Amino acid sequence: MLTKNMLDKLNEQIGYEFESSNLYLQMSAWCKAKGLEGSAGFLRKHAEEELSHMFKFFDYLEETGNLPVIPALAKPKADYENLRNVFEETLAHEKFITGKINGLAELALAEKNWATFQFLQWFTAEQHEEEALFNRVLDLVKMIGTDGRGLFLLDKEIGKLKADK
Ligand code: OFO
Repeated sequence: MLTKNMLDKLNEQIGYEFESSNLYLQMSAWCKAKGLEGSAGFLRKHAEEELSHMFKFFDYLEETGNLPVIPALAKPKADYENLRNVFEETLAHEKFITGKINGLAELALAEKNWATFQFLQWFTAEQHEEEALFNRVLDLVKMIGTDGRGLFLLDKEIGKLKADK
């Protein structure tokens, strides 16, 4: 049994996961248009993964006898200064999502809603992995750089990273 507050917050999270997917898909299109195939592929896979997160929340609401209600979604940013800027924004976005997941876990704890608290543990671990992944990408950006041939090499290295690890 979910409280109205918890139900509203879980529905909001469906929107955040959709927005994450749309943001990364839009970023992948920007990369592709710039000829950055490795980064485009990486971000597209990540967009698909975000959609799977959305479905986890969607299914959880149905399994608990509730109606998932998809909220209005924000339009993703379509233009970026450069590849560094793209990945700075992915990390900032993941930190924002981590805050949302932590907020949900805090609410579940306060309400002694152990099933939902348990459900959220997967997302807590996932956020840890995703922040680590995007920190890794930013480390590559710093090490290799985005000038001249560096950009070519950087894009290739990003393309080798697994979007789900
Ligand atoms: Fe990027 O983990 Fe979901 O939003």
